[in-house]
Amino acid sequence: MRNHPLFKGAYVLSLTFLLTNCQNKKSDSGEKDTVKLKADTVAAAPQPVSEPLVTHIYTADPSAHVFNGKLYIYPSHDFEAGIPENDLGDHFGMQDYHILSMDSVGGEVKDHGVALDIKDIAWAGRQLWAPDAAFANGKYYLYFPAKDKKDVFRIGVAVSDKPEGPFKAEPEPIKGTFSIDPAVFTDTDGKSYIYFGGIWGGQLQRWSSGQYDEQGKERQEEEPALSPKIARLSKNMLSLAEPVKEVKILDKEGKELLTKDHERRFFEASWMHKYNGKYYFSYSTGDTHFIAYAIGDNPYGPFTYQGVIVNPVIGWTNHHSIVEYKGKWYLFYHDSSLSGGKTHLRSVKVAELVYNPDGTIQTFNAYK
Ligand code: FUB
Repeated sequence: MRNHPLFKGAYVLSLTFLLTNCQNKKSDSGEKDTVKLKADTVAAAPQPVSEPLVTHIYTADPSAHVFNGKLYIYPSHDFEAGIPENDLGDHFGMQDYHILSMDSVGGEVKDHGVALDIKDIAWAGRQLWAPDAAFANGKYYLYFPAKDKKDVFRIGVAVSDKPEGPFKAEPEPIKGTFSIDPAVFTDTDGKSYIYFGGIWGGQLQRWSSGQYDEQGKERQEEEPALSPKIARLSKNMLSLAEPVKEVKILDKEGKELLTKDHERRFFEASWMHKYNGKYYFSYSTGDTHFIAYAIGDNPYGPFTYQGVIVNPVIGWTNHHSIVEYKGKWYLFYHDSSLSGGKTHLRSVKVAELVYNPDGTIQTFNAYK
């Protein structure tokens, strides 16, 4: 990993960082420092404000939706694939999806079992990453990224009569899609849009010329950062209704965020929700570990950067969704506290999302 998950602010460092730091200090500075750092580690261990929704499996990347009056969560299903960690995310070797549901936040959470397995996706080679779901035409659609047999990330779709599946995958990925982290938003006029993209292991940089190029790089530091993508979905929800467009994220002066602006620029994990007639595009800043948001006047943007929704969590990744349920707004997120900080073994959690009267969102800290 290029950067360790270093927490910002008073709630200090993740368990992983602290333990690693202990070991490093031992060889750098000798036994005395090591003992002191071990004591600091105990004192600084962050206390989560929320518990995992389930503990019998690891879950991550939660996409929450309300279907038939119930909350459904569409997460990745993390497991120990035994693959060493690297910047391409090979250690995230997920092979199936489980869907969770609940009637109330804080109530019983049901795991509906395997909803889709990689062996039943004809085109997929490996790595079922962050999914999302949508309802239309009396059916439920599960959108998911996977590497194809040539190791190129594509986005697929699978269909079910029930929100919890089982889902049947279409024989091919959605034509025109690439990279990872699909998020499908259905507007109040019934039109649905798919947002997607993620850099580094998500391969978005390999598409910067418009074609797949294995050597494709992020843009230069002073150039506009790579943008997430958007396209309207066809009425059948199985294909794109238009060419893929760029989602522009601007600063308050109307200038595009630059590649060097790691604390604000897009990395992965798109989400869209609508609040008081405004469109909130939120995303992970990746190597700086924030969930940030930007507001626009329509689903395509441009969106103006506003601030941070979720501060860094234990584990390398930060990924979320936002949903309204029974008159309250909720933030679904994940962290690696249950696994003791293992990057690829995460747990989905929920907390209330708080808006300020002007429509901005209060920053959430996952630790006391
Ligand atoms: O779960 C694998 C990847 O980690 C997701 O696709 C990213 O958003 C990050 O959470």
